[in-house]
Amino acid sequence: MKVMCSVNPGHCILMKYIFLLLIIIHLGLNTAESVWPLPQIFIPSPERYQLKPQSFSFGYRRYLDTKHSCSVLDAAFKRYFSILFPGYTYGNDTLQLSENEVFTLTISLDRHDCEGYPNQDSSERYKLSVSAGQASLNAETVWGSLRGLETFSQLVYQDDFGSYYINKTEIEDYPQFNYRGILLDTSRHYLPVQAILKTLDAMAYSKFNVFHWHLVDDPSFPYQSHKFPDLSNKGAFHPVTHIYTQSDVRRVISYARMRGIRVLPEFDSPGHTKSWGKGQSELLTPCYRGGTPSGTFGPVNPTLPSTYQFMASLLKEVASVFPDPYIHLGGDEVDFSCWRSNPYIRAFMHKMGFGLDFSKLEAYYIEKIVNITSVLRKTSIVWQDVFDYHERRWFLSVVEVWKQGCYLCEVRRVVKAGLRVILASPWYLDQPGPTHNWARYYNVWPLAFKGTEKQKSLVIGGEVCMWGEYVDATNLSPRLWCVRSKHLCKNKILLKNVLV
Ligand code: CP6
Repeated sequence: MKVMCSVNPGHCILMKYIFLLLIIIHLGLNTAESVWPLPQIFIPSPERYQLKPQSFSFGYRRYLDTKHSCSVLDAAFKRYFSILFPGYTYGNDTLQLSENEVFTLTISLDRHDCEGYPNQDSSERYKLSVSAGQASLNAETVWGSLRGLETFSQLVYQDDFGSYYINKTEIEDYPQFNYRGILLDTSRHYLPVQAILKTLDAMAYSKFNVFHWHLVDDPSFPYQSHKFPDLSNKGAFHPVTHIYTQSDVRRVISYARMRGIRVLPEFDSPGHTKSWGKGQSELLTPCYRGGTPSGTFGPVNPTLPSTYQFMASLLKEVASVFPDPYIHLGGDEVDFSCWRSNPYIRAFMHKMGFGLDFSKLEAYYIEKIVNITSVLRKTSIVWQDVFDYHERRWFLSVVEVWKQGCYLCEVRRVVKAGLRVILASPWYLDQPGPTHNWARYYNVWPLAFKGTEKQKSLVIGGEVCMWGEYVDATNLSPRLWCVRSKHLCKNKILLKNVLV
């Protein structure tokens, strides 16, 4: 610059402008890239303030008449303090300094709703304003304030000398969709509780809010039921080390709640239930070959009253263990060949007037299970197969679309029937192979179909299904958060130095 200026003063002014412009663009880009996903309204500024661990504090405006503290927020302050200032502990490393030295992030809530659980209708809206010496975070609910804290933590950065800074910023944010889920499959491979908790941490960093727990399936039944202990005693990969005890489950639910994440349990039936048969005799259909039982078993036997007594009892337990008002009932990929082979099942079909249409038998089963679930005051979610095969759809509530092909055509059919939809088809991260393309995942627009506003409002969100055939605790995190890819790959976990 100096050389240029001495040669040509006009050139010098021009260069100064270009230089300043570059700094502004650089700062702007830096801050814009730092928050992921990008807030709805985001106004960064080059003005910056230094933060010091010793003089940073969180506070919340309490209602004047309540002395309640908010346990969810108190725990979040501790977590985020260590995320903001790694190596420091909130409380231990804060000193009381004079007022012009402290930086306070003050939270205010419209509702003091710290006691309950987040749910499908919880507002996650927040407003964050950062200015000299202070920041204010306003939210309607405690769950919204958690999203705001996450955003705040992503705004803080260090310079080359290790000092912490945050720029003057105005943010208003709310999610486009209320249901932002991740499915973990703990049946194909057992996932240690620790791996689940780490996933919940990572979910909070990217503002996911539903942990869809595909607990059990054909290969293993790791859920330890207190009513039916034989299910995991005989159906888990190991009856002691590869199970989720009631206290494990409570730990997962409480850890998730602290992060504003719901836990949606799935007990998939009548298919995908081979492991159930080991601890619950007479539940599965005996398959026949040449007129005699072959010794193998198929889907749940929908013809026996004992099946429904068992399912009612199991679902009653599930309904009391998991606080979420929704239960996922599965209903996918039912193989009809075993039902077809069994003379008792065929006789039942005849008696019920189902002819040879085994999807009618599946409908009969699912309808009963959905009814059992609604008596328990829970809303059921099913995989799209249930919607596809059945004429009587009025008893359904939420359908999860998972098949490939024209999935938006399917979404359109479901909302036209007046049912709510969760879309999973475009985000199958579990499959190994070189086909992953993060840009493609990010560019999906679930509402890109012809429909009324009311129909579009029935699309409640999306879900990443991390099926477990090729996934265990050793590759879960890199596959979920950063698939081997030459392309852009946002990895919040790397950013937080937590999982690497
Ligand atoms: N397990 C269960 C699975 C799948 C489903 N249900 C599945 C299979 C193939 C694909 C995607 C998912 N592994 N229980 C279907 C919902 Cl491509």
